[in-house]
Amino acid sequence: DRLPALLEAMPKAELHIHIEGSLEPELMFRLAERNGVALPYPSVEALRAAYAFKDLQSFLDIYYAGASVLRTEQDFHDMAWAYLVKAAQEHVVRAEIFFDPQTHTARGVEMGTVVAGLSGALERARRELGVSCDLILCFLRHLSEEDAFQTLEQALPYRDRFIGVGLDSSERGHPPEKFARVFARCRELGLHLVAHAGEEGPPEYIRSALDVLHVERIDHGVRCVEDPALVRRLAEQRVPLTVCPLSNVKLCVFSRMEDHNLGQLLARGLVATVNSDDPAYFGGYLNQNFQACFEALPLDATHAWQLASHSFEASFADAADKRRWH
Ligand code: ES4
Ligand code: ZN
Repeated sequence: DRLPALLEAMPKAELHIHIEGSLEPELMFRLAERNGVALPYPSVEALRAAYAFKDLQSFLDIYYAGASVLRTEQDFHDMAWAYLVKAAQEHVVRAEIFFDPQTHTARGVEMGTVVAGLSGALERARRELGVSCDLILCFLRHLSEEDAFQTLEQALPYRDRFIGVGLDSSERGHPPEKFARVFARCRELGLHLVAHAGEEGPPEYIRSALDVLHVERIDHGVRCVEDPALVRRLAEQRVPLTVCPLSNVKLCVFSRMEDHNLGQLLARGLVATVNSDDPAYFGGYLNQNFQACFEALPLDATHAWQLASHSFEASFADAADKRRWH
């Protein structure tokens, strides 16, 4: 069976990766020691053993605690560089990388430190690894819109270091409408717009992400299948969904990979893509996501080609690069 080799070797874009979710326990412990930060776990093994999540919130609690070891520009550089080396090995030729500045600025880390560390690693990856890559700033939806506006203000001196904004963190009870004004401002600024919707939240959140926030892609979006009219609209308008199979199983959105609806999404004509979300927490980088869902679902080489093609179509790379890969 040559499918695993095809999945591994095919050039692809990763469009849904939280850089703080790429922080491996080994690096987390090294940074904790370097910065004199105490971790509430005695060892790498004990930390990994705590990665048993029952839902999105139980994951986010551990994910935000893990990010507390990140203090200096070098820390942010080291984390992003480690991800980009891995991505290049997996034949990721384009990466659009989320970061959560509020997780850091709330602890007293300057926006400039975060952005300089991350964007320095991306610049190095373009040069040394030949990976095309850009940053997308995410607002934390469990915080207020006022807080998001302040974060945007702090980021504007670095406007040329990120290509868009997203919306992540606890979905239920924090509908897209809560961020209508700040997304309108970002739209005026010419930023690309995306939002997590329909991961744990209802299909209505996908609709309002499109109609109220005017996003260009939906992150996750798997719950769209509960609303057939919405599925038809997403297909007709070719709105991409950045699906994260291992994440969905680890956070109990689907109980087993065999139950994942990726195959249905493709069969209904949706521009679905495969992504890793938080690879250090969910058991694998991009290729392991491909391998896991192709093992569990009735997907073949045609689907593999389709998913890679969708990833380039859905990307915010410049037109010349997209034509070259597509
Ligand atoms: C996230 Cl899986 C997921 N969902 C929402 N927000 C997030 N931040 C990091 N991973
Ligand atoms: Zn995500």
